Amino acid sequence: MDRLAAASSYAASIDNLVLLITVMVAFFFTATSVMFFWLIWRFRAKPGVKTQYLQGDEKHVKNWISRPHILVLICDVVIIVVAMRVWHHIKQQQPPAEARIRVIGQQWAWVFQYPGADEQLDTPDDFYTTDDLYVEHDKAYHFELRSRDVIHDFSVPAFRLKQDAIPGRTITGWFRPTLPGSYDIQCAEICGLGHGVMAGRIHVQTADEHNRWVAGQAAVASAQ
Ligand SMILES: [Cu+2]
Repeated sequence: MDRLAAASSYAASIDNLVLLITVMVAFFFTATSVMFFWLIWRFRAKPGVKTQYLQGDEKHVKNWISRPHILVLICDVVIIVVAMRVWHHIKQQQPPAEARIRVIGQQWAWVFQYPGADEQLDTPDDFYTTDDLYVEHDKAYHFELRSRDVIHDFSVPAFRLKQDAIPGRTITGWFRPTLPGSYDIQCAEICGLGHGVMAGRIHVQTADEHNRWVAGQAAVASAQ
């Protein structure tokens, strides 16, 4: 299976966080498994050897609990610190908007509203697409996420972007596409019978491609 593309500016920081957690969990899983099976083998039943009954209150015995415990707590703190830095970068800091887009979830499709030449949403030159979102490579996009009916979730795995859409609310966020190509969009919140067909594509175009595409859409919009 192909490795999932990392196609946004913050994809790598999410991947590194997941990798860090995986390495830590793998370390403790391996260490405890080895210890567990070694103890089973080392203290197996032998003729003439009586079972030891350990209370576990001597210091050298307690250390077998407290030292790994401290190690686990240190790993927890490391995960919290790294996760908060990533969260802050993606959720609290927005780079200045170079483009705007509105994403509307509904049963069962994604509608994308583009601001047109004036770069303002909700003006007469806006145009729309359904299920296919066209964006320009290496531009900071601010999106407004809405829902017409129930809770949906705008998910672009290649961007490591996933955000709930809540009826009655406009949720803002951003992304910067870093790799031209077409990637999956999915709804990541069970939203009714057609949830599984709420699949779309995001097309990251070069500046030339995107300008040509916008000009074509604008011509269609003004003809209508
Ligand atoms: Cu949905």
